[in-house]
Amino acid sequence: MTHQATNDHIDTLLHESRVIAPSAEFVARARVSREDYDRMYRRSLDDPDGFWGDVAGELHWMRRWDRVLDWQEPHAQWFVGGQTNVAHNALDRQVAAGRGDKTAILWEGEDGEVRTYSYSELLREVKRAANALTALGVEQGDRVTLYLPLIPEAAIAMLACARIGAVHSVVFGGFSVSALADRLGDAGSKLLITADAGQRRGGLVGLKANADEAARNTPSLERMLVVCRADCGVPMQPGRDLWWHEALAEAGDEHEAAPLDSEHPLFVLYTSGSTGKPKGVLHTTGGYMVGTYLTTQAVFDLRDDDVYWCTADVGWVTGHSYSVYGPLLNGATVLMYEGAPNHPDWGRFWRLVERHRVTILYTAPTAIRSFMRQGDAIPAGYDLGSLRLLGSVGEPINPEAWMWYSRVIGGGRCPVVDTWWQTETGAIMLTTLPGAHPGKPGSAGLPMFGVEPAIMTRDGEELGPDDGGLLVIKRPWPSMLRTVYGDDERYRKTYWGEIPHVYFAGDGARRDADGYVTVMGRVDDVLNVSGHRLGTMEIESALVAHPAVAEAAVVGRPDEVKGEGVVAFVLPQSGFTVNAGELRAHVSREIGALARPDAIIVADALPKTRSGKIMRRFLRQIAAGKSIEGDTSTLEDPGVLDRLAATPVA
Ligand code: 6R9
Repeated sequence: MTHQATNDHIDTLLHESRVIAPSAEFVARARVSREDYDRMYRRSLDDPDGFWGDVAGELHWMRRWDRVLDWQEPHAQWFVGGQTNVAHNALDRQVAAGRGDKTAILWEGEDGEVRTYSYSELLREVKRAANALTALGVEQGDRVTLYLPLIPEAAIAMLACARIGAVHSVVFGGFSVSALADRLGDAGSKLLITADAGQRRGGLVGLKANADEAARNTPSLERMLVVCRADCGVPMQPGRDLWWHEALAEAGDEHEAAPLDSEHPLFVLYTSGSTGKPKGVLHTTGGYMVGTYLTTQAVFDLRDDDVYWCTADVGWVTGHSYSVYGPLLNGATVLMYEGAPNHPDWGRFWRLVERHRVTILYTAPTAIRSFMRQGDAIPAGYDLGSLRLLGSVGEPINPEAWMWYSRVIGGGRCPVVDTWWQTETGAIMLTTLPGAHPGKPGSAGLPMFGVEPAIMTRDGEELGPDDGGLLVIKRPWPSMLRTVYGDDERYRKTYWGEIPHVYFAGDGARRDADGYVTVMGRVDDVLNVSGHRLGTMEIESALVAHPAVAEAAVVGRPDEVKGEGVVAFVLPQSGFTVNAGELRAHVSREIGALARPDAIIVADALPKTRSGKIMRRFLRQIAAGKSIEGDTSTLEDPGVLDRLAATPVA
């Protein structure tokens, strides 16, 4: 794969002018028309209390709120004084509305096993799990960490926490022991819910073994609940470990959802920032519920007979908001698939669509680009005629991939929605609505209800059409993060302290004359590898933890499939030689396979200013195979650049 090709993509993005209108048929049936959008958007800004009060009123509250919003910058409280329960709204409310027999979760394991849960069955399991958690001593406000494969128990455990007011912290099953231990320790979790193993590409991922090792360094941890997924005979520590199925079998199936304050914490989810330590993004009950409820129905044009598939793992925010909470709050049938997109072959996703008659597919550009490379013949071998809407999330989608997705997967009949949002925003912020707006390949689109975006300079000056700048949001919205868990100062500084009085997203963007926002990528030291956020500092800390490495600098380089690839410049410790394969394995162990460097450059020095600051700008140019541009005069040793450019890449 050449870097030139990716640069061509960026170039076409800049000159992209295609406008793809939804079909008249789609428009005629759409839940939100263009007129609806205009009217609703206007109202959401002019009368936010009325707008959000009406949306929240569609859900069940044990006590109605006194005030819609209390904004003491940078802290928002939504639906103040109200009491509700997200799990009750996702389950009991659906059963009461006559959806008891409707399929809530339709799950397919990597080995092809299928399990389904109707709304009544899911509710019964969640009630049992809630009782089991309570029996284990989990109380309102306690943190519970989940380290699970993508199996129904993951959703059940999340909903059980929500039901009793425990705060879940899901750690992606692909993260390593030390990444898990950091997140367990930071959250101070009492309970860890894991599985013996997960299935991935035909093999087993030993989650329980990782959990045991992580638990050793986590004093707060009291108990471990273990789902038997693979039946692979893991050791259980007496007094601490308990099988999930045994705990649930002993638990009763009567349970009333706890009435929780609207601002009661719902979950913490760790995400990478520009410093070494991941941030625990905290979301609360009422606002998150209202935000994911509304965006799921509007953006995905959801109706009762849809089979909705968001391919994200619950370890990421997309899996929280759009594999679990948003669709269940709308009474949808949700498909969950445990395994890899290319197992046992590249037809797997399309077989899933065909087999389960999927109507809405929501996935990431990195997956779309990988499928595209395999050619049109593979998807053409399956009946994808059930699909009616396609979505994209996680990173910028290049126009070629957008067009391919629309043409080959959508058969030219499905609108494509490119949704921009973040762990921090909780719900979709920028997108087109499928029956209201034409798509512009490469551009996310217009603001969702209540979202007031702007493009600004570092100094807070607002820029006009087509000027590139920083993406900010000018007012609070219901599903916004409330703080960084245990570090409110970091919350203030990172999000509301960069530019006064606006939320700083950390992305560069521009807006065209029609108001469509094109997001160009991160402006901080955060990489986006296959749609997953990784801090360069996190990877650098992992690298220098290896005895052979004295110093390390990590940058991204354009990658045709992954969006960005990881390039590591390392200085060996004197007396050691660096073995690239061994270093890659080390990073996998320290963080997870997703952080493995694609290229390692062993250097004798790094380009530093006289004050000792690494000039990453130059490293990025070298990593991308470009010639050096810019002022090199502040470098302590300008010769280092030529030496680096001539160094072989491992
Ligand atoms: C939902 C999610 C957030 C970062 C975000 C941006 C990038 C996400 C995008 C997109 C362009 C889109 N991003 N969606 N960039 N177009 N449609 O991915 O959350 O993991 O926190 O990542 O991802 O850079 O700032 P998260």
